[in-house]
Amino acid sequence: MNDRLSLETPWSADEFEARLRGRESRYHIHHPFNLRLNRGELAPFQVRGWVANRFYYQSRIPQKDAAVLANCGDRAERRRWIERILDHDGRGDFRNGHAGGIEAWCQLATATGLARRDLEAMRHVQPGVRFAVDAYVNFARSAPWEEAAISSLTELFAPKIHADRLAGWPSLYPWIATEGLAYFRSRIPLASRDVEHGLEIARRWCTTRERQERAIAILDFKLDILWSMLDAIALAYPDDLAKEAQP
Ligand code: AHQ
Repeated sequence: MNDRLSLETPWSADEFEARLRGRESRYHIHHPFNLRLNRGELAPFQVRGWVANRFYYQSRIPQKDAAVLANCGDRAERRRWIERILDHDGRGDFRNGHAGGIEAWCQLATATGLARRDLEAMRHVQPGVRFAVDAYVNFARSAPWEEAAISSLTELFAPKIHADRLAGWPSLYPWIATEGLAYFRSRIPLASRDVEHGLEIARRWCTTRERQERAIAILDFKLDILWSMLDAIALAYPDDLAKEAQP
């Protein structure tokens, strides 16, 4: 096949998915800060800094998903996508198992010793984290809903990072009460469900090589968002941070 033709011919569905999965090497599981976090090498203030900053990301996911819904004209797709908002904001009586992932993240924060008041006031959120997360929400507001859906496919790689925390933290960070880890446990099946839906949307939307290449670029954009969040967090919480500045 000549070069021009090979550049325009769409990849097979399997090849396309393999190329999406091939971006795993850029996932934030490989970021130096995450490597130290999951090896138990971080001090409590550094773990608290990570939890407090990731709360900004978690708290904005429902608005990101609501932006996807707002741009989506397909009721059947909206009926599936809306579950993501309820998974985070809670459902029914909002108690216990129905409180939602954001509440579970608040439990994690409390278990690390963060004051809920400071968490919810976003007191510790670093500028680089805020900019990265806001870029994600703004992308979802302005992009076609299918492209915003594709950007959530970083969760292709999420089950492993949650499993690493659940496997390691109880012994690495015994000072964190294990009930604080409930969020990670809850997220694994939800991430797998959401990835199946996201891949369905990607396969249906990316009918041309150009859209397939665009999907890879969108995934890279979101991988950069997660990576740059950890850059900002690592910079904010060096090992020698003065006690009075520690969260
Ligand atoms: O807790 C996470 C979460 O709720 C989501 C939603 C999803 C999205 O819509 O982009 N991505 C995502 C992720 C969560 N946790 C991250 C982690 O490392 O704990 C992973 C992240 C992702 O891979 O995108």
